[in-house]
Amino acid sequence: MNDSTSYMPPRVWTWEKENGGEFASTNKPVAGPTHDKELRIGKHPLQLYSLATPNGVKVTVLLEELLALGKTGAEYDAWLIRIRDGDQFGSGFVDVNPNSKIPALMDHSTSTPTRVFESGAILLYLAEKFGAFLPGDPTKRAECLSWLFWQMGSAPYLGGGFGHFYNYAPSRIEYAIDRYAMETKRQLDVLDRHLADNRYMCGDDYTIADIAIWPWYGALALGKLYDAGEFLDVGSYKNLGRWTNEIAARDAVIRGRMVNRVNGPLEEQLHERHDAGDFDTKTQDKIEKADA
Ligand SMILES: N[C@@H](CCC(=O)N[C@@H](CS)C(=O)NCC(=O)O)C(=O)O
Repeated sequence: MNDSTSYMPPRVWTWEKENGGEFASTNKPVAGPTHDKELRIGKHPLQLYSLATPNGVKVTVLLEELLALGKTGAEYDAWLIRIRDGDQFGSGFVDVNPNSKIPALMDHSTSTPTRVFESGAILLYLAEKFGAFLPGDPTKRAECLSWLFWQMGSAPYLGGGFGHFYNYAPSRIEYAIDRYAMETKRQLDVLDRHLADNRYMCGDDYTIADIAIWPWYGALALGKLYDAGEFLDVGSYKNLGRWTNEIAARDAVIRGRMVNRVNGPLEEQLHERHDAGDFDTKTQDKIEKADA
């Protein structure tokens, strides 16, 4: 072990300084808004305030899948929330999500607007609203919701645990990396074993469980998360790899990944989405070319 054991916690913890690491400037120990800022509202009933992190991508993939299915009521405006700039602490955003994290959704089609936060709750809300990607049969529905909630409970170990200590922490702590690498590999094995006997997470049908799990564990399997593909030997999870590639090839998934994306190739970045045509005309490569 090469980590320090010299730190003695004080009797009462106090927030005295930024603790280093990638998100030190936005992290703080209190909730609530830091500044007044209204959210913009576009022309569609569904207003999404988000960013293309794995939690954000879940929602844009589902919305694009619903539209691909012909559910025209799922047309949406996607507004960019830059979490590194602290947009999640603006008063308007906090009104939609008191937890100050993307994604957050407002549905203006209800008699009084409905706010939904937490990506799992948003997936369930939309699947129920549009009657799609959630089995009706009670046993299948229970299986689907079990995997949906498995994702919500498991990914913090992957992101907040493994990803944080492997990729973002100001120093490499062997104990923390060991602990969360072990748990992440256990989770990968859970998925791999299940996908040996199932085409999708809940059997033959593609559901919100796949849509929740893919942006995290599919990205990890593709080696796109935390640059950890080799470290975690992700190629050895063959069934997970098969499922990952099948979902990655879906048109709605390709589109959903682009919405509110501010990193990667410019042609894959659609900062805001207000219309289906935006994918053809408003990606960053085209915007920057037009501005040049
Ligand atoms: N459990 C939440 C987690 C959301 C979350 O952690 N969002 C991150 C980006 S992936 C965020 O907004 N972070 C900003 C912050 O922590 O200030 C969900 O699934 O919606």
